[in-house]
Amino acid sequence: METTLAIVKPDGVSRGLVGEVLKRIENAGLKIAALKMIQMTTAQAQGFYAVHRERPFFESLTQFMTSGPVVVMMLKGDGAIAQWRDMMGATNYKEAAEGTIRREYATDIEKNVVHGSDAPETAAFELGYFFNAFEIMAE
Ligand code: 3AN
Repeated sequence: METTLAIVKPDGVSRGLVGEVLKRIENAGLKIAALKMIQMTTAQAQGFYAVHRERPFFESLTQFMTSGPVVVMMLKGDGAIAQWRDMMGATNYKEAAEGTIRREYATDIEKNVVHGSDAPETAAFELGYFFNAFEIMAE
């Protein structure tokens, strides 16, 4: 069993896409092992995206990610990391495959509705960033 972090970003929450994203996750057979809605502080968003701190879009990205509430989830399943990335689609929604969340709903390379961890090491860091042991369901 693999675990990964999924986020419905502020654009997804404000546009009423939480239900649509959850439906896709459940229909795909991924288990939701933890879930909450939070609004990140600037410091939290900067820490979360620390790998991108030298990128030109860092300031804008952290502003966007703190602009409203987000829904964060731990997803569980065989190959959950790749499965969730496939469901999200490419970072640039214009290059995302037909039927993916970003292809259908993203409006911008930054405002692309969802986040997913890209490797086991990043999943471990990102899950630990948002969830403590008491918030994670065993089954
Ligand atoms: P992904 O979310 O597909 O793993 P990353 O990790 O490369 O993509 O980028 C993290 C986030 O930064 C993206 N989800 C997107 O919101 C934003 N981002 C990535 N590339 C750009 C870009 N060229 N311009 C603006 N924002 C970007």
